[in-house]
Amino acid sequence: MAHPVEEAREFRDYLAIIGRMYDLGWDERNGGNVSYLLSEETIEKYLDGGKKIIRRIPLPMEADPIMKGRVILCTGTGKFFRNVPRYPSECVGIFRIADNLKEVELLYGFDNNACFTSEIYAHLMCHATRLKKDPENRVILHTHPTNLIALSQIHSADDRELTVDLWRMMTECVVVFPDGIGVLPWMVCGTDEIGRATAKKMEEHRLVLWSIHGIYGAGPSLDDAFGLVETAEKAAEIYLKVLPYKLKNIMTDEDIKAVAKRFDLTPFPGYLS
Ligand code: 2HA
Ligand code: ZN
Repeated sequence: MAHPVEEAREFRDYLAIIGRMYDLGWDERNGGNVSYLLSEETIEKYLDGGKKIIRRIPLPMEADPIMKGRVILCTGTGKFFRNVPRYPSECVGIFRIADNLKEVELLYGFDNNACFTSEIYAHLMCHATRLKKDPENRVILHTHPTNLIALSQIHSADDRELTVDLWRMMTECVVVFPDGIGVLPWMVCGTDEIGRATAKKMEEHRLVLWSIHGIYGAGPSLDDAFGLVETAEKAAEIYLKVLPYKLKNIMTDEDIKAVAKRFDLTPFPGYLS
């Protein structure tokens, strides 16, 4: 019998976005992972207030105190996005960060002894960083979008240069990601080190590109985090499409500033001349 939480809107929206990401070709095999802080309402209404703990899973690190008691819907390590919408209780889990910050209390899913994503370091550290900036932040989304990965191999790994080049690719880019994209050089994934580096970039940017790997997006909702990534991915696609040609019509820094002004936004300070 299906668990009641599978009826919750937050849960259904989560499965839908993961299915969409797979269909876009961003999440081959077990690529990608998404963590979503569930609302009190969902926990009360569909998880019996979180009273029933299925098992405890140790964390490979100590979580930031701001994460204590947070209830997180998260993909499992080695699970294929393609299967998530059909077999959610095998592929995803809902857990609470224990008071000791050293383990999680499983409330739903991770059937057959499954476990949270190998990128748990980056997810928990990015949540902590974003929550300190914006208490409404709820989503950390990691995926492998084709054009962004290609772009990371031909572009400088410089936050300002990459951000401005993508802002120029489509008028609304600066409106969607005025705080720009942070870029990490190639690093080994699934480590404490890349988690720390990603969270550091997330102090200033809600998008962080992992060179030759993928991207992280953060936001107060699934739609926000997904929307950031899909816009950056489209800009990267346009960049690659126009790259072989001599450009005759280019958005200047003044043009980008004018768009930002129209939408009452401040582009990342110092990025435009
Ligand atoms: O395998 O995307 O970064 C899941 C990943 C690791
Ligand atoms: Zn990845």
